[in-house]
Amino acid sequence: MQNKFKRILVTSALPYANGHIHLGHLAGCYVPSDIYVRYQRLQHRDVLHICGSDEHGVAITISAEKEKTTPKAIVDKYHEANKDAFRRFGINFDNFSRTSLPIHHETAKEFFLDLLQKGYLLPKEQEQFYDAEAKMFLPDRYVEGTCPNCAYDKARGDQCDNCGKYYDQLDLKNPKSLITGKTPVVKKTKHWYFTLGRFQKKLEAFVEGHSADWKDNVLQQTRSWLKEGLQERAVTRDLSWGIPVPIDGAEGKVIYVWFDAVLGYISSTKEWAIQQGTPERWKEYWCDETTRYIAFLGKDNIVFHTVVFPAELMARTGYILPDNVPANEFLNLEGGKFSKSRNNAIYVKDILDRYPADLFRYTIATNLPETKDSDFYWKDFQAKNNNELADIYGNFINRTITFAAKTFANTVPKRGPLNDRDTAILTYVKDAPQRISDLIEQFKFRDATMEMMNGARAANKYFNDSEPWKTSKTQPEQCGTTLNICLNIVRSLAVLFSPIVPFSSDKVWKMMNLQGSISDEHWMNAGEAQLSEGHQLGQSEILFTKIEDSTIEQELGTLGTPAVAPVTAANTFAPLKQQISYDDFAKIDFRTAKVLQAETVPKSKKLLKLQIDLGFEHRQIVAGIAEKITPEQLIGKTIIVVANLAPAKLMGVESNGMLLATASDGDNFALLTSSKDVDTGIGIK
Ligand code: B3M
Ligand code: ZN
Repeated sequence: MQNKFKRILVTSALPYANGHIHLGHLAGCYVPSDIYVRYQRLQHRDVLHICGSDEHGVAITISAEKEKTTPKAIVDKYHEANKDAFRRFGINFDNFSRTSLPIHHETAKEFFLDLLQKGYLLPKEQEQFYDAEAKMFLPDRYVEGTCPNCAYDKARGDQCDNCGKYYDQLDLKNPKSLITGKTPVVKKTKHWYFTLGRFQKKLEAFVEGHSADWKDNVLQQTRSWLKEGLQERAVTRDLSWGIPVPIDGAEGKVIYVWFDAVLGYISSTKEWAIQQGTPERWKEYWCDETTRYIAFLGKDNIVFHTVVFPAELMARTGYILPDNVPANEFLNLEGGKFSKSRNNAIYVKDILDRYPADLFRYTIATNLPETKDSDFYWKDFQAKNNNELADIYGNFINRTITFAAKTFANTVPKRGPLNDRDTAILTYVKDAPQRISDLIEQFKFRDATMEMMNGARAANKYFNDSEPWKTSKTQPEQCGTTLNICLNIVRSLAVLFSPIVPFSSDKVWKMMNLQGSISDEHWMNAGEAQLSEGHQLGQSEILFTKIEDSTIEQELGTLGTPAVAPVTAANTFAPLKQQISYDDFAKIDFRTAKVLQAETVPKSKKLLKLQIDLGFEHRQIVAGIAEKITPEQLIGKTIIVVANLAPAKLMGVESNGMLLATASDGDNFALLTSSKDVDTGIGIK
């Protein structure tokens, strides 16, 4: 940390209180922020971690309509549920507030009025869709129509999910109100616009000042916004749920959710300060240049934190700006996107009855989408638990304590003269805090986690190479030294691993019968051998139990269908399927076949109907490859088919077999064909 800073303010994006927290949220924002904060606390730095529920906006009102209840009922329900899920997952915010609280409404109104008075908010009349039957103006998400760019017929009011284009609501073709289903009329309404353009230069200087320390994804998104030139943005909406616009004549209008949500960090800090009995202390964190402010969030929130929020703070004056915004990309699930509606999601509230939080904390930490999207696979979760946490880390802890219990009456034996191997491992462990710290300070949490597990690997190797089970008989003094060192490493690992797997580290602390708690330790001393000879150890217990295949199969069975697979980066691979025997393999009858004819299947985007020559007969097969290859490209090719697959109907068309191709799009799509012109009907093995 640069020296000018005396304290660290950490904020984690405020989750909308309209749904449960899932693993995607954790990987995008909260696991990194929690690791960072736990680490900084072990450095004994003054650090404050602020969060809360984002309770305004159309996301909430739409959820209320779907669940046939009120916005208030929705936010009450999810605020409590999410607060509890975070707590059980070990994410300890100093305050988890709510944007519906009076303290937040006051804070947001204060900002709004100050900016208005300074001339940064300007009223403007604008035409907007109005639902005459529901008697309301339609926010963008309440209108649907045909995209003016690509003609997709389910385009949203301001953006098309199909082609990604942003446009003005009024450009939407065939607009329909999502409330009544009627065609809306166009009517004038007044809104207040934030003159973002006036901060263009200052924002550019701010962002470029961080060109060396911000992540690429954050810089890129922000620069591309700035490059387009900042436009005025409406910061009010015609809606009844939210913070009323504090101006006479603005009845029925509220402050736009993004204008107020980011200010939620400030009001949550104010609430914290009041709870502490020091109501003015929030200013230390927000209005003092010696505070370093780090904002954690997912990639869809970047520009609101690198452009909009900084502009609000600049306009208000007297506030510090984020020093870093280490945003993550997305975590996908089993190769598809997290999707509430498709039931393709893993919610925190559901998993903690079945597994300790640490297993997920570790799996997510090793797999954070830091530079590109990453995936959560149940099989990977099992492998990380069984092969890493249990077999490496847990194994080292348990074998060490068990050995000490058996051989040294459950005490720390005396350390004698050191051999080269002893010195080497002691130096390695001593340097570990610095090595890991360098990574965490650069927000490289994946690498930091890997480095921790490498520590446990090195410790196991040291145990193996030292062969204490032999020296206990031949060189008891050397055996004592080995165990003294191993027990000290157990202690070191407990501290170093604690930001990732805090619950397990607390257990190790108990097993080692150590005084106080890990939070009293200092990170930089974690690598020192600190145990006194003769220290009485506690009771060893298994730290991580193995997860059975059947358990994982069950989990996979409860997932819904994944959404369209995301474009996978070249080096992300689906995990291997279950092993099969040769007999299983030999049941499949692969044959060469020639494509005689190929055509698209009417009303289907994906399917092609092929007539193939198998040598001994002609057949029809249907394949879902129409988006990847044209009929013309197929005709005449010698392909490979599974010839003994049971017949099936796809969109009513009979298919008698299946062709083989890579399971990918774009450049990675390829048909399996024969490398030379061979006869049709030849078997393949
Ligand atoms: N609630 C968006 C989200 O949950 C939004 C973040 C606000 S951060 C101030 O993705
Ligand atoms: Zn479109």
